[in-house]
Amino acid sequence: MSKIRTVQQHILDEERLYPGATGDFTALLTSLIVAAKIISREVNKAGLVKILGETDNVNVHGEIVMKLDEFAQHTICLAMGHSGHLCVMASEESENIIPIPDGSKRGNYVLMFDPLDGSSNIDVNASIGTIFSIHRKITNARDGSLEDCLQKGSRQAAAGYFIYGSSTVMVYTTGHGVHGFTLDPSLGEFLLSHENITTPARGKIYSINEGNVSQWDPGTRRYIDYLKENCKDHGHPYSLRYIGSLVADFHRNLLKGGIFLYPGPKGKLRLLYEAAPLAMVVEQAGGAASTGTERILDVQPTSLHQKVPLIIGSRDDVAEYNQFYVDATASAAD
Ligand code: P6P
Repeated sequence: MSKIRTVQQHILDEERLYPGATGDFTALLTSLIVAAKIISREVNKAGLVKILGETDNVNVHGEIVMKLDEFAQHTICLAMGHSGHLCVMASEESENIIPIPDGSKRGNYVLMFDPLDGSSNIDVNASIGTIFSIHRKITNARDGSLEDCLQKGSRQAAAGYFIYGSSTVMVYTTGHGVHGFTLDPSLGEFLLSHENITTPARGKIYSINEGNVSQWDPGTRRYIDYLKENCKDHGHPYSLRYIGSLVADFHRNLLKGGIFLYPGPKGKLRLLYEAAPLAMVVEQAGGAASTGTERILDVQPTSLHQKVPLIIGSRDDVAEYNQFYVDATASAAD
């Protein structure tokens, strides 16, 4: 029988890797886990309590905000704003940075998150998720600022996601490997289920919205055509798997191997709370994440909701895409 370890025990063990640790980071993650348990409970009964359906609100990106989106946003802000370990927050659902409530203790960490990614899938019961990125404060003021948010992904202290699917799974990294925990609703505990996740160097799955083919750059088009042929280098064509929910597509490819692509020119996915945290996870699992020309974790953010092209997954697949992209760009320049 494999060992039974809760995520709290795992986080405490990780804390021991840092002799000077104060416990703040452990408490921060613990608060986030409580918020995720509450969101998981609501997601799993959404169909029963008429929490489905759309509000009449529209977020900063002009997307209709689903009721569960609002609930997830509110839950995380409430749980984390009073945790005493943050100096500032940022969310896909908030145009500006989210200050820590007056009267609450400030901390030395920054939390950026997508409260419920893939929410357009809520009413068809497809898996959705919460993505989070944690940075250390770099400014000296008591309150965090936009500068504390606009840090390169390579500086993240931790990153991960919760996927609300057939079960609720938490996947996270603090830079010491990637670990997955499955929620046992009867205990209310996340139990270690995927220790030291490593993603295959090459997969047999590609994930892209083929409906956008007319917008693809030549490199992307050539690469996808290559994957569909009985590509000689791999002896088999790849299979297309695309749910349209980033966390679900990413999680499947992380475990099975494969490549997810939301290519340029601008991309749709946001750097700070989607691409960068998943890039930290995938690199810690032995994979890669790029814009086609640049490592995602090296991109210097310039705005809170900045979008980037995202090519992420198995190391050799991403490297192969990058080569197609660079070659096509070079030949277009000739
Ligand atoms: P498209 C969901 O709206 C999302 O932000 C991601 O979860 C998902 O990967 C992507 O958009 C899907 O976008 O244009 O293919 O519907």
